[in-house]
Amino acid sequence: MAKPTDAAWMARALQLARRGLYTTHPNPRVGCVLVKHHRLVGEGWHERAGEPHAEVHALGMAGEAARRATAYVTLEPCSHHGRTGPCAVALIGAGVQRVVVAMQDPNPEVAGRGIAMLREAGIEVNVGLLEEEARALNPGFVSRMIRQRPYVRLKMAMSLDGRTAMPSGESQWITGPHARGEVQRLRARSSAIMTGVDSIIFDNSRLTVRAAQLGLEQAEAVAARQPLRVVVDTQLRLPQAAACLREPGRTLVATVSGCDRQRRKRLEAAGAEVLVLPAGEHGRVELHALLRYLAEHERVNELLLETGATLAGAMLDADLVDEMQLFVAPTLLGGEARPLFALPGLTRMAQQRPLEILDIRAIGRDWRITARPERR
Ligand code: AOF
Ligand code: ZN
Repeated sequence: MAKPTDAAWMARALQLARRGLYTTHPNPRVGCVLVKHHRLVGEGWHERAGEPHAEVHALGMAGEAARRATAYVTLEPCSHHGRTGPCAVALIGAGVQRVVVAMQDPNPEVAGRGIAMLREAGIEVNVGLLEEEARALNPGFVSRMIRQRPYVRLKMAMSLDGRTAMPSGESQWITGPHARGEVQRLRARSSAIMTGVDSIIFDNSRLTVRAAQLGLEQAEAVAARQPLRVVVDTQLRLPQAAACLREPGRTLVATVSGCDRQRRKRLEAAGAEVLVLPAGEHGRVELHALLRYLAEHERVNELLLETGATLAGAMLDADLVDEMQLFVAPTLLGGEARPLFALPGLTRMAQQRPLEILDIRAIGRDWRITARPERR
């Protein structure tokens, strides 16, 4: 039988890293495999912030067998003393002979120092194997480290005739249970879920992860962490009785300076945290500032935007949407057109916003289109 290649071992490490998809926030998902004489002697993945890194688990499993082994890691081993000791030091101490790294750690505290430490200790280090796959696993972490803002994924549901709700605002449910399960998993992998206040006023959505609807083995453990809820609410119109304020987890209401003090007090009494930002154009919340805040202060990696046409349009207009997941249901709603995006500034064909479609697939009886806006 042919011996497994470097790429096959790295693929295994990526698979391990994926086990942390729902739990590592705010840390990246990382996997590690230790191989000696073409046989696996240790493996591990990072499960939760504050707990050991992937390499530490793999070294623990390998014990003495780590000596002269090759390590395959999906992210550069760390060089800093964080909540755990530096993984580069642990690999050197264990006597590992070669380290294959999928991608450099974009964290400025590491940023190549882990690789340099290994090389200085005489270890052969190869960087870049399956790098694209490794980056795709942590779009949020990479975005926060490099751009100081989260990776924004916009989710929308519409009928085949492009309606997102009835003229009354009624919209439950356009898509089927499979698509809604998929949305639950999108929420669960995100650090935060963002919406506009009108969406809450219309739907009274809770914006929570529900274990029963996740369809995952570790559903209870995953639902134990509720993503931060972020409500964009310039005039503080969020009702005190909003269902999301009574759910486990935090609700951050983003508003502008000069907001009504009484309303602010009432919302805080109802359990909301109010974030006051400088007003941008038209007196509305400045979205770039909000995203920067979320990255810096809340360490938001992936942000799921679940909202109506106004905020969706404003986010797109501000070039803050990285990915769209559009669920299309095989049904016709008719009625007055409510657009997916309010983009009032677009009047000529030359101004249209072209998308690049990355994937289309059936999810139960619905279709899911994954797309990304082409950069202007
Ligand atoms: C690794 N292996 O499995 C992970 C790494 O807060 P700490 O101490 O857990 O450190 C988190 C940082 O460590 C994180 O921002 C990233 O740079 C790196 N993550 N590094 O060698 C791992 N999860
Ligand atoms: Zn580490």
